Amino acid sequence: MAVERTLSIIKPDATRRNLTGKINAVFEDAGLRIVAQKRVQLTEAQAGAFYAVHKERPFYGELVSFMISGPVVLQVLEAENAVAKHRDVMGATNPKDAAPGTVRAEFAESIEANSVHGSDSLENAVNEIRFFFAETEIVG
Ligand code: IDP
Ligand code: MG
Repeated sequence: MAVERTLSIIKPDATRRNLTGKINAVFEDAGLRIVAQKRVQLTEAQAGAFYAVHKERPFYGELVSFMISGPVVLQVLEAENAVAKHRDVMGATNPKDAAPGTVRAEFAESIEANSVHGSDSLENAVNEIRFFFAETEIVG
């Protein structure tokens, strides 16, 4: 296992309900270090480009609208095995399928408004981090 970095997004449903700190506590308790963090309002172009991989899926338009419906918190998380560790504590995409204690089981509103994003591979993590952060903004 190696030290990895992964991209996390706390989504608008969670920032709206003032859950940033509670979600960060789940990450930190799991050993994930928050080595970069910024709260931003995404533009439609940014959200559309970030989720371009889902362009052909029926929920793409609604997903982009949801992601710009309020501020998000963009984060870089660092740990041994960070990509898998983060996905584990996020829980399944659909909160109905998410294991107890995971962020999505505890906080998500729906399969769309599911509170958090996490990179799904190390290769995607590198690209997603680069999409939102300059290297100088990440302090390990
Ligand atoms: P993930 O976030 O668990 O990796 P993906 O399949 O990559 O799940 O989907 C990206 C995001 O798109 C999800 O987190 C969720 O917000 C939204 N999404 C996924 N499936 C559906 C769906 O069936 N209906 C509405 N939104 C969905
Ligand atoms: Mg995904």
